[in-house]
Amino acid sequence: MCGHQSHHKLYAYEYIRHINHCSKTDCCQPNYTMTENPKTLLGLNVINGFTWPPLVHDTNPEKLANFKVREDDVFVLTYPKSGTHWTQKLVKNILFEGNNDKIRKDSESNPLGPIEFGDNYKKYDSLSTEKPRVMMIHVPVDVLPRQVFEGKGKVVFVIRNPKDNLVSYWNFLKDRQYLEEYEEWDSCFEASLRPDMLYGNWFDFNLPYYENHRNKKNFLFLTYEEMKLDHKGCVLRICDFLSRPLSEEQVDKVVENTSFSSMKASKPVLFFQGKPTYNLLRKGVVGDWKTRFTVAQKERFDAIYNQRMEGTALAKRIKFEI
Ligand code: PPS
Repeated sequence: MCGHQSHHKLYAYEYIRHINHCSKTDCCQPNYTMTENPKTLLGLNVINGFTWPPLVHDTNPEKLANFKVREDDVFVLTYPKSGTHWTQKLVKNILFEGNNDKIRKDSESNPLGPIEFGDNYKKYDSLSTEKPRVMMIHVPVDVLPRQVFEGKGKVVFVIRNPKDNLVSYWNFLKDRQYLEEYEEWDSCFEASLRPDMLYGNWFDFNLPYYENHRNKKNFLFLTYEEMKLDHKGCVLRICDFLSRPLSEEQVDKVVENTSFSSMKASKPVLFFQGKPTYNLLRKGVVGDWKTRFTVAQKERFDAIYNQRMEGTALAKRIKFEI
């Protein structure tokens, strides 16, 4: 033990932040209780003009851009709160043919959270080549491993309509202790429209990918709303994309394992050193934005949306209700 008793009280993200900076390898075991001082803000890390969570170290974007991609790698690439965990679970279910034990085992040996966090890129690098790696990742286009653009690995990219995306994001951020601005809905709404929003704003993040890479053979673009409308159809599309055909029975099992209710019931979704962390499932619906956007916010957002999306291919895919 490192002797820092206070570390045992850290909230999970803070704990991970600590271990990423701590030189003692036998330091504290994870403890998932809330911090004793909930007002301590973690702040954000701006690197080359892009805003990252504090867990992303200054050199990580460059390391990620140069990350060595394997042919059978699958990246689940999203703007946060677009359905990352759902899609990751779908991909793993497809690769492991709906076998829950194999999926759980695989998750336990994988690093916690997205590859841009801490030294996850190193941990993924050291994983055995026997199994395909499924890596969730939230990075702008210039930070995605360059070898992906040379056709190596596959990317399942999920986009969620920006209004629901933001409501989900705020529900996550308000307790995350990054910035005070993210705690209240109104100020978080305003912040989300600026380019210095955490992970950039929705438009700056998604448009460069969709507009420039939607026809690339190693990219599959899905929307959260399509997944909600036609869960099974999206499973089949991912099977096809990954060249992993499944039997009718296996497809049904994948759909069952990845339904909102079974994912919520089978918490936890994430593991760290073999221990459970968060369950990221909240409502899992389309149209929740109506419970949060004021009329003025809707009008303001729509004006920006129409301006940013005019003439884009992405505009044809986005649905605010189903
Ligand atoms: S994160 O933190 O960025 O990785 O979050 P992410 O996993 O991308 O998004 C979380 C939202 O996805 C919803 N979710 C689902 N919806 C439908 N079906 C399934 N199976 C499912 N799993 C996760 C989750 O509830 C979050 O959305 P909200 O609107 O907050 O409920």
